[in-house]
Amino acid sequence: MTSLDLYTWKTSNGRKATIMLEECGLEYNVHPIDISTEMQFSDEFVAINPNSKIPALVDHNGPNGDRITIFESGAILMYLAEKTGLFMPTEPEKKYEVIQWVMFQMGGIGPIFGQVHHFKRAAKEKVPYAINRYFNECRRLYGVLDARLENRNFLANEDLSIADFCVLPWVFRHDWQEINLQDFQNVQRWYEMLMSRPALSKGMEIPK
Ligand SMILES: N[C@@H](CCC(=O)N[C@@H](CS)C(=O)NCC(=O)O)C(=O)O
Repeated sequence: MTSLDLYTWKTSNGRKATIMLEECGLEYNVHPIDISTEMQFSDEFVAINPNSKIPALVDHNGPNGDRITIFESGAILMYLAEKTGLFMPTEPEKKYEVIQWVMFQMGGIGPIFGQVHHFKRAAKEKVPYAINRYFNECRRLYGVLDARLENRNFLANEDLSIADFCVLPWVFRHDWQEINLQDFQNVQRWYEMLMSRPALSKGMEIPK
C-alpha cells in the first residue's frame, strides 16, 4: 500500500508532480481536483492546501514516519527528490544548480506563461497591452532556455533533474502560447527527447 496521496488536475503544475512520481517509479493514489468546478475551494482540499491550488501531496509516511502535507509544485518535487534520492544531487553545488532552475520556472516561466494562456485564450476581453507584455516576456524566457540548452542535454548539471520536469509541462503548451518551437531548436531537441520517455509521457496523462 502506498503512503502517497496526490491531489491534482491535468494542468502544467499538476503534470510536474505526476511526471516526477512516474519517473521515480513510485506508487501513489490520485485524487482528481477538478478546478473547473471549484473543487479546489472545498473545505477538504483547503485543509491540505490553504492556497486552494493544485497540486498538493500528502505523505502518510513522511519524515520520522509522520504524516506531512506539501503544496507548491516545486516543493513537492524537491520533497520527492529527497525522499527517493532521485533527480536532485546531494552535493551542494549541483543541488543548488537544480534548485535555481526550479526557481526560474516557479518564479518566471509559471507565472508568465500562465498569463499568456489567460490573456490569449481564456480572457473574454482581448487586451493587446496584456497580451503583448506577457507574450514578449514568454518569448524572452524561451530564449533563455534555448541559450541554456545549447550543447547541453538538460537544464542543470549533466543529468535529468526536477528542473527539467518543472519546465517541460509549460513548454508542452507551446501551441497555446503561439510559440513555434522551430524558432528555439535547442528547446525543441530537449522537449522531443524528454517526451520520448515512457514514464514521463505516462505522467503527462494523469489524471485520466
Ligand atoms: N505556484 C503554484 C501554482 C499552482 C497553480 O496555479 N495551480 C493551478 C492549476 S495549474 C490551480 O490550481 N488553479 C486553480 C485556481 O486558481 O483556482 C504551484 O506551482 O503549485
